[in-house]
Amino acid sequence: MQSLLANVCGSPHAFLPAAGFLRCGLRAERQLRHFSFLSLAAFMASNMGRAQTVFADWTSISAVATGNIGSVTVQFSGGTVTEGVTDGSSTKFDHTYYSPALSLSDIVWFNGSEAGLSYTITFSSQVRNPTLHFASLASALAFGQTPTWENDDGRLHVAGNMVTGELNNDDWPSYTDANGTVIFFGDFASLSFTATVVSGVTGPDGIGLQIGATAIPEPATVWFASIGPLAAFLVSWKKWRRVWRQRVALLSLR
Ligand SMILES: [Ca+2]
Ligand SMILES: [Ca+2]
Repeated sequence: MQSLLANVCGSPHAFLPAAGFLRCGLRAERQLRHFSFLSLAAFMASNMGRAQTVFADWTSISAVATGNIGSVTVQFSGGTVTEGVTDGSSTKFDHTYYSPALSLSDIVWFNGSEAGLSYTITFSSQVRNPTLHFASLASALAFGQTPTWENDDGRLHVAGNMVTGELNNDDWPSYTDANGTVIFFGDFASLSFTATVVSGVTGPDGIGLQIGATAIPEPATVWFASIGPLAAFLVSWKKWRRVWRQRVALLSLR
C-alpha cells in the first residue's frame, strides 16, 4: 500500500498543500479500490479453477460397467466390456505416465477388435473435463468428441479425434502396450468411441480404462464459495477507507 501511495503522491518528503493532498488521497483510494477488486476477482477465479478431478468408484462390471463419480452415475457400455476391479485395489494407474497417477484404483477392461467395437460413456448429469486413463492400448480409438493429450509413456498418440496406442510385445509377460491420459475439456453428458486394433495385433486387444471428472458446481455452491472472500474484502476495505479518510481530514486541517 505504501508503494501505491508513493506512486500516486510522489516522495513522502515532497511538500503538498492540504487540497492537493486530499486530491492525491482520493486518487490513491480509487487506485486501491480498482486493485482490490482485481485481486478479489483473481482469487475467486483461481479458487473455482482448483476443483479436483474425482475418479470413478465402479460398483458393477459385467456387460455394462456402472459406477459413481461423486454424485454422478457413470456407465460404460457397448462393444465387449470384459472384466475389472471394483474394490479399489488396482495399481495399474500408479505410474508417472498418468496425470494424476492413482496409487490404488478401480479399473474396467474392454476390448478393441479388428472390425472395430463401439463404446459409450454416459454420465447421469453433465461433468466437467472428463479425464480418461488408458492402460495397455494397442488400438486406435476414434472419438465423437475431441480429446487433448495429457500424459503418456511415449507410445500413446493423440491427433484430432483419435487416440492411438502401439503394440508392445517387448516386455512379455506384462504386455503393457501404450499407457496414458487424455482429457476432454468442457462439459459433457456422454463420450463415445470406436476401438479398432492397430496393425500387428492378432485377436482382441485388452484395454484398461479409468474415468475421472470434475463435478459442475451448482450456482448456490459458487455463491457460497464466493461470499467468504467477498465479506473479508468488504470488511478490510471499509476499515482501510475509514482510516485513510480520517488521516486525509486531519492533514487538510493543518
Ligand atoms: Ca469400487
Ligand atoms: Ca492391450
